[in-house]
Amino acid sequence: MAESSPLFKDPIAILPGMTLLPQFASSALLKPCLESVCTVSPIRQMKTRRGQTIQVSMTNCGQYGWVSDTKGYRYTDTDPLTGVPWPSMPQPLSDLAVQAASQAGFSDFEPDACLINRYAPGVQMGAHQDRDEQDFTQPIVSVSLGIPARFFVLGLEKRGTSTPVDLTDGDVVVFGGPARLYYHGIRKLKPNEDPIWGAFRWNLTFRKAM
Ligand code: MD3
Ligand code: FE
Repeated sequence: MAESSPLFKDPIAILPGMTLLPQFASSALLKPCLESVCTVSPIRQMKTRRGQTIQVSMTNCGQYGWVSDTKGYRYTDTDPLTGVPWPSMPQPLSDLAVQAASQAGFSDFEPDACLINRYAPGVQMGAHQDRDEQDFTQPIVSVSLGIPARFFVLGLEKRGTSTPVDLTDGDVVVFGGPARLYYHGIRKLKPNEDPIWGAFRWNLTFRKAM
């Protein structure tokens, strides 16, 4: 006899410090939040220090936002596109991030930044570390929405054997402890269609920047 669908799925330990919470987030709940953020601070392509266009489109909400331009990578308190503060973090978003961190054993997470990434078909994110934040004892909470993607995580070295993780709509991953500074990225997005998000994948990463 087949088992009935559980109300809550169990957390999955991928690596020490890396916990997958399958289907922890609801696209239907989060979509209006993202729309309100993008009305104030539109999704846009940023440039690198060398003047290359970053393939992933981005915006932010919260007290601080991550930016890249010819001056490099950093957090700012105003959106360089509009000249005004980043939109505040909608309560359902911060609640979700705090609850996810708590489920993964980080009981005092206080996110002050949420980077919003949008992937079109064919777009990837190369291996990198997230090290522009002040306190690496604070985790990063990642929320995947829309079409599925293959995430990969290495270790403290940029090269070597990677661990693949397929992330689908609603999946939340908490990265802390030894995994906080691991290299990671996203493989080239395969074309697909999501009933809510269309051709795109969205990813939210909640951070304590300052
Ligand atoms: C592992 N985003 O925005 S989220 C990023 O799906 C980023 O858009 C990817 O990497 C995305 O920086 C992957 C998963 C993630 C986020 C932060 C991490 C994995 C991490 C920080 C440390 C280790
Ligand atoms: Fe990252």
